Amino acid sequence: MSVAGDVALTLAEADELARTVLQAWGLAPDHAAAVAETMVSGERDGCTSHGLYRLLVAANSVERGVVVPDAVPEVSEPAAALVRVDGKGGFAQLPFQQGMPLLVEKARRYGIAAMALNNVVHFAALWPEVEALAEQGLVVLAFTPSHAWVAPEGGTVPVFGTNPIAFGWPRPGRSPFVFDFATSAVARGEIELHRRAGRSIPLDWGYDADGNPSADAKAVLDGAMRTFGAHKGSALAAMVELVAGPLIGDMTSAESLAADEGRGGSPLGGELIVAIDPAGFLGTGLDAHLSRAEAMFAAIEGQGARLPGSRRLVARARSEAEGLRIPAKLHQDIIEVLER
Ligand code: NDP
Ligand code: PYC
Repeated sequence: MSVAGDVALTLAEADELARTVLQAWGLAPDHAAAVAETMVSGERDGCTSHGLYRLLVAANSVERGVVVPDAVPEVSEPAAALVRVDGKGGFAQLPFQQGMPLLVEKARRYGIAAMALNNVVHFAALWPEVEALAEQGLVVLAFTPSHAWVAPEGGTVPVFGTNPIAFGWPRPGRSPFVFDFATSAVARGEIELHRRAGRSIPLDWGYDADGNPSADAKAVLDGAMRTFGAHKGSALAAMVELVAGPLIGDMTSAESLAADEGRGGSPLGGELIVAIDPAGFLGTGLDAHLSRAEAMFAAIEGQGARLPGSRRLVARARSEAEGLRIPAKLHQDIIEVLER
């Protein structure tokens, strides 16, 4: 049955709904709280492909036994400036939260530090993580592979995941500069939302199973997605595979998809987060150099171009003032998942 219209939720109601669904599905309360926070942040900031829709995706991962719902993450220090968190097969959010304080401490002590999340199930956007670290005054890079859904430029057979890259830069007295995008033409979640809504997609997002460009969302989901920016996005996708796969002793997107064994769960594998303390290079000159960065941001905005992240912050302010509106069909599907 199709359901028209929207359902209004306050942010607190959305958080309660998300935690209720996740706990009903067996997630331990600390995992449910961390995962709900990420999903509600996505919905709040207008990132609907990684907002409350992800409850349906997470429920599938739990139902199919892809994720360990009560995993207890283990934090270790493989080297002075390195943090490793073994997620033990659980969702990535709690391992990130548990490793973050040590990553910040090491970045401040050594000027640069890196954290590997291993053996985690990843359904989420990366910007909440880089934003949280940049708010602590650090420059941040984050990478994660996914499932092999994306063909390399020049081919039509999936090798790469949708492999996002996120970056955060601290801005004194204001929200950090943050970008976060898939190295595919678009996130897979966006194509899934088009499929749910019965909407066609641009022809350059992917190929059908016969390798032909297709405007049919389902055909591309069953075929191969394309990288963004031709050979450049393809090379960046390969880099993400390498630095957040073999470099940290974790799976590539092809290995993750194989490990899924057709269950349709979220990707299982690793994430690499690199944090740099600007004070390491700049010392007492920090403020002067950070203000030169502000001049660059002003030159971008001064000509009417926008900064990445600015749309999100506008959406955030609106959601905080007015609450959320989600499609009634999505709300119905979430309630059905809860009652299953
Ligand atoms: P987009 O192509 O929409 O790109 C998003 C980024 O580009 C945002 O930082 C956005 O800022 C910025 N941006 C968009 N338009 C402009 C513009 N005109 N001028 C300046 N900046 C702009 O997103 P994707 O579909 O590639 O990815 C969406 C999400 O999917 C990401 O958060 C990513 O982490 C997630 N993802 C997660 C995966 C995983 O394995 N965990 C895999 C793939 C994707 P703003 O937000 O302000 O619009
Ligand atoms: O939208 O491509 C995506 C995605 C993969 C894993 C989480 N999101």
